[in-house]
This record gives sequence, structure tokens and C-alpha cells, in this order.
Amino acid sequence: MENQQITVTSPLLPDLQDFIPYLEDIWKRKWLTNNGHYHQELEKALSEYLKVPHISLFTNGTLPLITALQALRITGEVITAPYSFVATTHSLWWNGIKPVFVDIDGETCNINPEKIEAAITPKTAAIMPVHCYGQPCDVLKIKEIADKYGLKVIYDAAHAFGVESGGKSILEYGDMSTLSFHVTKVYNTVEGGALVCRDAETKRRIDYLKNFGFAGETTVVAPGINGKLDEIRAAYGLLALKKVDEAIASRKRAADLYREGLKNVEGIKYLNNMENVRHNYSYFPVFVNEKEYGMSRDALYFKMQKKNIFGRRYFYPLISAFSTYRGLDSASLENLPVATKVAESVICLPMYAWLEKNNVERIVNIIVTKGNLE
Ligand code: T4K
Repeated sequence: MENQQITVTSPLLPDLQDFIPYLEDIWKRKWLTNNGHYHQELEKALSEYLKVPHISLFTNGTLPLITALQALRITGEVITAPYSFVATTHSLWWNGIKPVFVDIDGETCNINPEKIEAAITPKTAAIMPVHCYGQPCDVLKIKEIADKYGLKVIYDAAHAFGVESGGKSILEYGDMSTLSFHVTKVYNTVEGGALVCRDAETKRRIDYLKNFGFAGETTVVAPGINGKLDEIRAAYGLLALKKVDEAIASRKRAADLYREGLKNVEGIKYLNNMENVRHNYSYFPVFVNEKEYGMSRDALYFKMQKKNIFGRRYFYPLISAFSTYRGLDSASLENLPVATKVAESVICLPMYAWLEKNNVERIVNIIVTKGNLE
């Protein structure tokens, strides 16, 4: 269809006929949640696929962030990036922790490690960086700083499903990493998420925390929360996992087409692949330089909408600009010049598995053809 509506993403759905036998089995078992059969199967399958020995499933990608902070007993201040989805910083607020925003690197959209040390105070307990768009953070530099100051590191890896650096899962870095399996992600369980940690004792503690703190029928060891994933979504997740490699390969083809089509457009920048990294192509952000392109980001964004193309301005506004956070010293524009500029220039173009070639070309054409619509 020439004018078909295209949204920023579209879900990776398992085949319906494959799902029905799983549902029949769940109906037969009458065990619907609380560490059921498919929940255990999915933890095993994800642990293998993601090459991480210890992973705990959650009912979304926000609760693992909140729970990681609980499990590591983080208090005081945590250094984080303002260029992310609000859930990153909200997890700190829900734990009574003060977020301290550090600017990002414009080339990667991730926290700028060179700016971290200046933000450390005697109250700093941890760093919470984000592998934004699935682009790996400078994990080695962040580790060096964390080791030097005795800080914990929790990566928000919501976008980084299956991302590897130097043949090693990006989830292996830091004390913990969190994932989101929301329907808009590369891999989804409708709603869902996970927390990856380093050892079996910590996983056990996380599993208590996501089940109200229960460590047995009558023992509660901590004020835990209900973060459990149910059997229906766990079964869906097992089926979705079978399609994820194909989905990532298809996303790569779309990314290559975008890059080829946009490579000579003055004023439009995009992120390139990083060396030695297995990318997952979770998002395709472009950055509009108004002066060079001759049109503002928002003008292009709304022009695309008129043509039925619904990209998104992830992540505008910055988290630090929202009312909850804008009073913090670290939220000032002077502290965050790069993040501010990036947020004001970004459009995430539609990106999902099996995004058709002709639709990528349609989107590229709108961008290449400068000027307003008549
Ligand atoms: N950390 C980071 C860095 C994150 O990006 C996120 C979530 C989290 C933590 C927290 O993880 P979760 O607790 O959410 O698991 C979306 C997602 O809701 C959110 O998961 C995601 N990040 C964020 C970046 O984007 P919205 O409000 O922009 O999504 P929505 O509903 O506007 O959907 C976008 C497009 O997706 C629609 O235009 C069409 C398509 N879509 C969406 C849904 C819900 C479908 O085709 N089918 C659907 O069912 O937040």
C-alpha cells in the first residue's frame, strides 16, 4: 500500500498456531504463575541465548531496575544519564535515591565516562548507565572508575538484548544488567523483563525480592515486590526466542538500507556500527542539524507524520527536564549541553523486523526530498 501507516515499531509475534498447544498445556497444568514450568524453561533458554549464567525474569523492564538497587542495597546518590526512557531515573526515585545526571557522548548517545568522576561525591553509591539504542557503553572505562571509587554499576540494558562486544555478552559487565521485554523491543514477552547478575547467591536473593521477599512458606527476608512473570507470557517468550535471530538479521537489512539511502544527505547523521560489536538494530535514530539540513527536526517529524510515517523523538525531552527532576543541580542545561542538543535533534525512524524495503525507501525519500509539503 502506497500510503500505509508505518509506526516506529511493530511487534515480533510468535505464530498463533504454535502458541495454541502451549496454552492447552498451561490449561492442563493449572499452574499459571509463581515460577512455573515455562518460567523455568524460559530462564534456561535465555541464559543460554544471552550467554549469561544467572538471569531472573520479571513482569516488565522497570521492576528489575528497582529490584537491582534493592538487591545491592544502594542508597544516597547514583550517577546516571538523562538521555533515556524515564523508567531509568524513576527507579532511583522509587528507592529514595538522588539521581545525579552526567552528560552523554554525542557519538554514542551513552553517558560520557570522562564526565563521571567530577560528579562523584561522598554520597555516591553507584553508576547506572544505559546502553542507549543497544549501543554498548564504554564498559571498561566505567569499570575502571567504579573500581577506583568503590562504586557499584547497574546497566540499564533495556535496549541491548543479544548485543555482544568482542564475542562477550554486554550483559556480563557491571554488577547487574536489566532487560526489557516490552512489545516494542527486539525481543518481547508482551510485557516483561529480566535482571542479570553475577552469582547464584545474588540470583536467589533477587528471586526472593521479586516474590515479596518470601524465602519459603513462612519466611520473608526483605520488603520485596511482586515482579513475577506468568506462564502465558513465558510460553510466548519461548516461541518468540526462536524467531529473534531472524528478526535481528532482518533489522540489519533495514538499517543497511537506511544508511545507504541517507549517507549523502547533508545535515542528517546516524549511528554507525561499532567495531567488534554484534548489534541488535533495536532503534534507528537520525539526528537533524537544522542549519545544514535546512529544516528543523520537528518540521521533518511532522512532515513525515503527514505522509503517515510515525517515527518517535526518543529521547526528547531529557529525563532531567521533567518536573520531578528539573530542580536538581545536575539537571541544569549547562551541565548537559550534549544531551540537550542530541535530544533536540533526534528522530527514531521506524525499525522492526520485516520492515519492507519499499517502506524504508518511502521513508528515505521523504527525508531526501527537502522542504515542506505543498
Ligand atoms: N529502560 C529503558 C532504557 C527503556 O527504554 C525502557 C522502556 C525501560 C527501561 C522500561 O522497560 P519496561 O518497563 O517498559 O519494560 C515505549 C515502551 O512502552 C517502553 O517499554 C520503552 N522503553 C519506550 C522507549 O517506548 P511508548 O509509550 O513510546 O510506546 P507506545 O505505546 O507509544 O508504542 C510505540 C509504537 O509501538 C506504537 O506507535 C506502535 C507500536 N506498538 C506498540 C504497542 C504497545 C505496537 O505495534 N503494538 C503494541 O502493542 O513507550
